Amino acid sequence: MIPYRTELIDAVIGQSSFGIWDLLNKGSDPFGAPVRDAISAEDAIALLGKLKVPHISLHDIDVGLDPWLLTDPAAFQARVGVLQDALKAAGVGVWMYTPCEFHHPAVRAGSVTSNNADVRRLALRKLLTALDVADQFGASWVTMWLGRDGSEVDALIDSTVAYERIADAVSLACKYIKQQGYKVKISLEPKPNEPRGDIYVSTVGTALGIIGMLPADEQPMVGVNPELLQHEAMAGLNAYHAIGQLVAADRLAFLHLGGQTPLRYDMDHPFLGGNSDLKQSFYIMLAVAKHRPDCVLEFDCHPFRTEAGPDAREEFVLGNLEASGMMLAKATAFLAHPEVQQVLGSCDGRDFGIAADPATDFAAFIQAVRADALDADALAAKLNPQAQYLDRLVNLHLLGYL
Ligand code: GLT
Ligand code: MN
Repeated sequence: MIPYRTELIDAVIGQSSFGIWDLLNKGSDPFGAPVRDAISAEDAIALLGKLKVPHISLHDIDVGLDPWLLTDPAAFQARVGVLQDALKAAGVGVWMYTPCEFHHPAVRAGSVTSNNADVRRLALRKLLTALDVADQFGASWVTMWLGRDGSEVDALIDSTVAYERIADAVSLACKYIKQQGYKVKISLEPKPNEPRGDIYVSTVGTALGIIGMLPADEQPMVGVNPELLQHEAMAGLNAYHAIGQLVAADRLAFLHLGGQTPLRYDMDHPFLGGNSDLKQSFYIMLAVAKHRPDCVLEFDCHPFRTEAGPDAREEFVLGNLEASGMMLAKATAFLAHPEVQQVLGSCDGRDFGIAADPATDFAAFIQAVRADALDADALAAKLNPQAQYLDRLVNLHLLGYL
């Protein structure tokens, strides 16, 4: 085993989580066979326990709890018990639980957005079961990744109705959580495409728009977990803006992290892996360091297919922790650097540079906005945003010269 930097790992491990599917992944792709041996869900849980990772996230289909496959209630409950024992023995908690609404042929034309009410009901039932199971595991979130809800042929599903159906499903899940007295919250995970040609819940902004369609009392029960770099970078979008929008809207649930070459298929490389954009990855950690230092960093990716050895999974876990610890340390040091602080100074203000407060005296505020002789040309002449200087500081810092 390569010796990993424990001080970097220690910096993030307490707030880390891994999807169990990362570890179960055997490295097959649409063109090639598996390269890694299969391991059981219990083995994956034990591995994270051994490495002292505090959280894991579970997919119903990966852990033998798919209610469409395991229909006997007693057998289902017995399986929950087996997993609870494995989690307890490993000292690992469930961070997020998620129903697979995208694998079975029944949902091939959509789950909750299907034109067929029976399919919609089947999907809703699976979501409700996931909420029950999540409660038993003490999970904080149930993620709705509606990967099969999208289109190739747009004549099939009215897109207005599609978004109404999604909002209805989320709203019903919230009502069920309230009725049952559960603590779990719902998280929407956007992705622009793959496996569908176009997926309805495509971007962070789209997910926020869906939350905005919910009754006001249900909106605080729903967050968003962006997958960065992968899902936003697949559409060429800016990961830092994605986090910023979610923090500003107070809807950031947690992060899914991994590596990605922009505008490609969903690569799910390890964090910083392959041709991932280092600066975008730095900016993700900058947002975390500055705004959500306690944010759970959940790695949703898998080892490269080149890695087939016995240590591949362990090294994958340690590598992600080391890489994110390294970037978080870089971001934290950047924010604390005197030169950076001097340039940024009071850059984060929100007011308009006048004393009048619009919340207490709106008329006085408007009067003050209109009062002085602001001149656009004069302002333009003296404006010095220092973007180029800051970019240089970022580059010097990232490459170890600052
Ligand atoms: C699937 C997807 C991920 C989601 C998982 C949880 S399912 O593995 O690729 O991005 O986070 O729903
Ligand atoms: Mn994900």
